[in-house]
Amino acid sequence: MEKVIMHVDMDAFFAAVEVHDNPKLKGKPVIVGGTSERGVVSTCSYEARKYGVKSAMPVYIAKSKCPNGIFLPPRIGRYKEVSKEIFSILRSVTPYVEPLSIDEAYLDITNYTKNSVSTSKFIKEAVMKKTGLTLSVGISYNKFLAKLASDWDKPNGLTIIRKNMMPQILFPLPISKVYGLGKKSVKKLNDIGVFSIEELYKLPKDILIEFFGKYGIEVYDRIRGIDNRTVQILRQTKSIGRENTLKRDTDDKNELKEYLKAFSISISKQLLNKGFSAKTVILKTKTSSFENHTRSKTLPSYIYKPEDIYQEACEVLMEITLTEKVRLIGLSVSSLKENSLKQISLFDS
Ligand code: TTP
Ligand code: MG
Repeated sequence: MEKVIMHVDMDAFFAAVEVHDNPKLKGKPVIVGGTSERGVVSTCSYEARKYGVKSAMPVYIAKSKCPNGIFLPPRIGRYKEVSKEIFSILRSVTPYVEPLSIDEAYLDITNYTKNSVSTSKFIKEAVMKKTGLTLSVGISYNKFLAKLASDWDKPNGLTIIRKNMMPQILFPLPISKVYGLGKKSVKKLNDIGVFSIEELYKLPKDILIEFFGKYGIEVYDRIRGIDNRTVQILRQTKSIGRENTLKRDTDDKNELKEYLKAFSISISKQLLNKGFSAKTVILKTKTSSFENHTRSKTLPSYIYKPEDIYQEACEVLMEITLTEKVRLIGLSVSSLKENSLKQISLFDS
């Protein structure tokens, strides 16, 4: 049977919460982000987007684009509180809710409602009543298309992609809309003259496999409306990490190690809380010119202790040649496994 998948995404989430909590901000360009000159924009209201302000943009650039913007520091605790209220409304519709982030979820409503449009309206109204916020809904027969649909008509959108609209409805879209095609992949395709999904559609499977390996098959299938991923109620934690923008840019590895030490302690604590060990250590750096680099190392055995994480992180750091100063450093661990009962009791003692 054809599934009915819904993707729900709050509009300008952090900024919308700020406006709701302080109605004087309504209609103004509100920008939430690190407020120091070195911070980046988390998000901004749709009014601020008109000036070209975007998530992840350095705050100083946002200030130059939108000098009248109202810049606010994030209040993560408050956003989490609102997120909880939204998710409890979603779970009142169906137990098949997969959280993707603080403001976004997939719902499998196949067996829970006959009319997906009225369900969307119910969710929109309930969320508005409880939190005062708007959201956008996408509905389709698989996850990929539902997510594309929710982004179709933001803010406060409701878009349905039906089987008989495929694949033509996707043709005019830029290839960056294909989930998983990041900047580098998009550039690779642009370089051979592929910009729209229509052009991507014409590429033979072999070329996509040559370009992207196994993921090439997924791209080939998805733009043809094939995506068999199910809605996962218990979303697995895939990685645990921390990152920080440095107080000043540096290429002194000893200085960077101090950050890694603090991150290792925090990551180890989170691993213990969740009862996990990890096998892969990933070091991320962003350079002064905003280039991201990651380098990872997979270990022969699982680790969880702060000193082990720190040691491995330092080894990865020492392998890197810094050609430029670093402005942000991050450390994360992945390839997680649940600890056995024996290990858990060891931690307890
Ligand atoms: P998004 O859903 O990507 O963005 P949004 O809800 O602000 O706007 P849209 O209407 O386009 O959905 O992200 C949700 C929240 O996550 C966002 O409000 C702030 C946070 N966030 C960051 O902190 N940094 C980022 O780079 C992004 C993309 C989001
Ligand atoms: Mg959102």
